[in-house]
Amino acid sequence: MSDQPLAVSVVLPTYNEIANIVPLVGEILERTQAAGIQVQVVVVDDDSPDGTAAALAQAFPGDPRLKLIVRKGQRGLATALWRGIEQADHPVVATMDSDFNHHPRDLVKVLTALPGHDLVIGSRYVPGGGMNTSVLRFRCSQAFNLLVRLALGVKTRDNLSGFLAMAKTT
Ligand SMILES: Nc1nc2c(ncn2[C@@H]2O[C@H](COP(=O)(O)OP(=O)(O)O)[C@@H](O)[C@H]2O)c(=O)[nH]1
Ligand SMILES: [Mg+2]
Repeated sequence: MSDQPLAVSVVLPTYNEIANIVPLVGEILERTQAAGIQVQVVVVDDDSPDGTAAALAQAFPGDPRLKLIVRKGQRGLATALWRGIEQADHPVVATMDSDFNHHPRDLVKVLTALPGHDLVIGSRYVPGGGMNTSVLRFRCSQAFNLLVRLALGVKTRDNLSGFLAMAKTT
């Protein structure tokens, strides 16, 4: 195993997350630091009308671990994630939701599982996983994932998770 500390960029897409973004970034910074992980947080905000970006800039002024990108006149989760991955400076990139759907306490687990692999998926369908939703929605999502798994012939159980860690190769 390498003695080099793990260096990770965590990409957080945000739209109207003023209630979550400051505590979330604070907890990501604390938990990764406690685990000896070098971290950069890349927030891609689509000019949220609730002032998400301003709240973040005010809470962490000049913090070099934070890269805040505000997109004007553009919306969309997928393109926001892509922009964040492009702008990530560290060799490992993680993506997660910004509303505590994906919890920072699990981020360290996902990250420490990565060395030796290309991709780690934080799955909703493993012990300790789950969704904050009704049992019916959870079962429907599980069934859809099973179909995706069979159609693609892959072994991964959660093919629609946004909680990922991956090695950035380019
Ligand atoms: N930048 C950006 N982030 C978005 C957009 N839509 C959703 N998000 C963020 O993506 C994450 C997941 O969105 P959410 O609405 O909670 O999806 P759900 O949990 O699947 O219902 C959250 O962190 C949102 O703030 C968007 O258009 N642009
Ligand atoms: Mg959510």
